[in-house]
Amino acid sequence: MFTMTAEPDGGFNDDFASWQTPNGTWWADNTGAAVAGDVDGDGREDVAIMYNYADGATRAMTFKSRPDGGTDGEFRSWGAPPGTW
Ligand SMILES: [Ca+2]
Repeated sequence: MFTMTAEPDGGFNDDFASWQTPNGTWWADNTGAAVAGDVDGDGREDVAIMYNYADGATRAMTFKSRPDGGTDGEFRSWGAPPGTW
């Protein structure tokens, strides 16, 4: 995941890698659209993504934002066992 923090004039700073996984552990085709919102109420936008596993399980991943615009990684915020979602 790459982050571009905003400038007061509406522009963006250069992007930086705010999260990554080892090769072969995350598949874009299994990922739903990322949505932004302040899920923890700290005033900074966070990112949530739905992920579908090969066994049929589904999980929501929340990436809570840090003050520097990065993230400490995914928080598994919701899940459904195979065949239930
Ligand atoms: Ca937040």
